[in-house]
Amino acid sequence: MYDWLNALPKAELHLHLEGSLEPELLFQLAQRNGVALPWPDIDALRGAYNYGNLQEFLDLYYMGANVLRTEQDFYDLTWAYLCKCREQNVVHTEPFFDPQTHTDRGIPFKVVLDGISRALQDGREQLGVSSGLILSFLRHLPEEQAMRTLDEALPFRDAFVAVGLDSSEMGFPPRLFQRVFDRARAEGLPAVAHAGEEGPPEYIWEALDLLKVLRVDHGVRAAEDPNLIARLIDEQIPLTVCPLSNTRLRVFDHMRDHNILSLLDAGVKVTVNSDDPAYFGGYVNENFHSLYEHLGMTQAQAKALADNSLDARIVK
Ligand code: ES4
Ligand code: ZN
Repeated sequence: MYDWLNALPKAELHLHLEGSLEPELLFQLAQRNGVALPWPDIDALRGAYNYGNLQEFLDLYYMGANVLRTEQDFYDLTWAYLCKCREQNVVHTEPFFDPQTHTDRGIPFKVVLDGISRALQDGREQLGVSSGLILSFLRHLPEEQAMRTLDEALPFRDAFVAVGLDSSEMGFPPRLFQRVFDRARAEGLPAVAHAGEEGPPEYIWEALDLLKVLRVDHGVRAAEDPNLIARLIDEQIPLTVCPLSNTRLRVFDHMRDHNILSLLDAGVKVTVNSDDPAYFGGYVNENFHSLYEHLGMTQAQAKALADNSLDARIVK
């Protein structure tokens, strides 16, 4: 079963490039750039990967991102992830990056974008992994700052396939970002957004109705609202679900409690993704393995999940 799952062709639609920064590369970049780290060694850092909720993880994720300084750093980060895709039969990926995490530290937008874009291009040519980059806004910062980020990005419009919304969910509902998403749409950029990970179903309704998202990132709390589930099924709106992330961040206490297969069987277009693989203990295939081990996922269910991911691509 494991070999069969590994060999399935699949797409990854929910992956934060900054969250693919493995401790080994993190330490290497810290040394290369002369950045002091609060952890004495790689094992101490790994020991810190124990979170009670989304915010505890995000605090560590933003600290880790601080070692990324040069165009080459962003290239190396992205390239390492694409090599994983190749290994895992992820034939297509639509990763997120968070420009504000870097521009707020004084790293020029273009340095970040050029490193990532060059790696994505090499990934297409040398690894056969197709891709489309998603520019994600940080929702814990004001909408004006997201708007300024969009302004900075628009000269490079062709480098992106969509905009997204991530970071701390509770208290930062999608409605706060309606204007920046309106503007992105006017520029021809489709939208996705994190909603219903820790936040209530209401946030998913807002992402759909106000931000006009094509996909919902996470969305697992939709299960609490039958009318919302009916809409997701009716409109075949994809959910980019991240099982290992959800258990590591305590959205579900245990993988056996996860609702992804119930959603699939009900007719919701769910997909399997790794979110922040370096921080949550696995890439896409490890997520599939866990669904088999703890939920008894069948080959037919796995095939449906993988087909959903290929079908839910923005870049066809
Ligand atoms: C994230 Cl798991 C998750 N949720 C929201 N924002 C994020 N950024 C990186 N990982
Ligand atoms: Zn995410």
